[in-house]
Parts: sequence; C-alpha cells; structure tokens
Amino acid sequence: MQPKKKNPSIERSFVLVKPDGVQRGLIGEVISRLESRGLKVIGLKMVRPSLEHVDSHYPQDEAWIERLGHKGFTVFEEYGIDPKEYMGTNDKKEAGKMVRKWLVDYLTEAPVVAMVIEGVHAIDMVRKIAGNTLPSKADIGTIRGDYSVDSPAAANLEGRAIKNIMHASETPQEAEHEIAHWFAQEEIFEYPLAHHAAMYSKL
Ligand code: IDP
Ligand code: MG
Repeated sequence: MQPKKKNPSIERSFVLVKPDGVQRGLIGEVISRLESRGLKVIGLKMVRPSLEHVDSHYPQDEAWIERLGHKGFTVFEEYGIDPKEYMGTNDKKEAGKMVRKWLVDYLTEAPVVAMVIEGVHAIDMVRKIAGNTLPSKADIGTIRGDYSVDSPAAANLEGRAIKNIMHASETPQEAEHEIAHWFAQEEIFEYPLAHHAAMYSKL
C-alpha cells in the first residue's frame, strides 16, 4: 500500500466556512473545534469568491463528478426514491454535473472564511471534526452532525447543494491544490503554539 503522506505531524489542510456557516454565525464554532484539538490556524481570511474561483476550487474530472452524483443516489436507494422522478436523471454523471453547478452557486451566495490548518494528521482530523458530507448521516458531535440535518432527499429535489457548514480537503493532493488556490505564500504564517509543548513533547 502506498503511504498516505510523508510526514503526518506537519500536515496542512484547507478549510472553508461555507456561506451557511458564515450566515449562521458559526465561524467561531468551527475555528474553536479545530483549535481545541490542537490544530493550528496558519492562514485565515474572509473572501467573497467569484464563480470562476469556486469552479476551479473543485475538481473537474469525470470520476469526481460521478462520485458527486453517486452520493445522492445512495440516499435515494435507501429510501426507495427513483432518481429520474426526483431529479430528472438516473445517470450519476449527469446528476454529478447538476450538483456541481448547484455547489458553485452555493459557495458564491455570501462570503466564506478560508483557512489553512496545520497539525498532526491535519487532513484526516479536520474531516473527522467536520463529519460526513451528508449532515443527515453525520455523527452527533461532528460539526455537520451538530448543526444540520440536510440531505440529498431535500436538496436535490429543490435543485440546490447540500448546506453542510464547511469544506475540508480530502487528500494531500486536494489540500495542496486548494491552499495554493486560495492563499498567497505570504498569507501563511509560521509560529509556535504554546500548548504544543505540553501536548506533544517528551516531558
Ligand atoms: P465533502 O465536502 O465532504 O468533501 P464532496 O463529495 O467533495 O463532499 O462534495 C462537495 C460538496 O457538494 C458537499 O460538501 C455538499 O455541499 C455538496 N453535495 C455533495 N453531494 C450532494 C448531493 O447529492 N446533493 C447536493 N449537494 C451535494
Ligand atoms: Mg470533497
């Protein structure tokens, strides 16, 4: 098996508080949940992104688009909903394309807060703190599970993206692309966190 990352102790992830998170006053809650687990904020800003900027934030490849269509279909299958009746297609790629368009519209509805997060296993840790993509499936105790119950069963019927408070990089490759896409080198800061000595060093 290929190693997942070279040095998980100084991994970087990219986080966005999405428009619903900003509009619901959850910026502080998201940051606080990341910080309280020992993750370090090394870049932070509020942005009103353009459609083009959000469009090139998300992958364009067919496999990713099909996966996006697939996520909703899993819920439809579970509840015996016919995707064709619900959103006009049985094709995952076609559904994925529709969802991607809704997603780009959603992320440009209001300002977002972009962050670079650093720490031990930062990518997997941030995903764990965020919870499942679909809030209806996210565990209680995760941000998405605690602050939403949205589901493809509601969103796809209305022709909109699932509102799930935050975005978090899924892989080191995604993180690298997203950090470079949203942050200039000089907007990322190196500094020591006082409590890291207590958390990680040999006493
Ligand atoms: P992630 O945000 O957990 O990484 P992705 O699969 O990368 O999940 O999907 C990107 C975003 O697309 C999700 O966060 C959510 O806002 C939206 N989304 C995913 N699946 C659906 C769907 O079936 N209907 C509507 N929106 C969706
Ligand atoms: Mg993703």
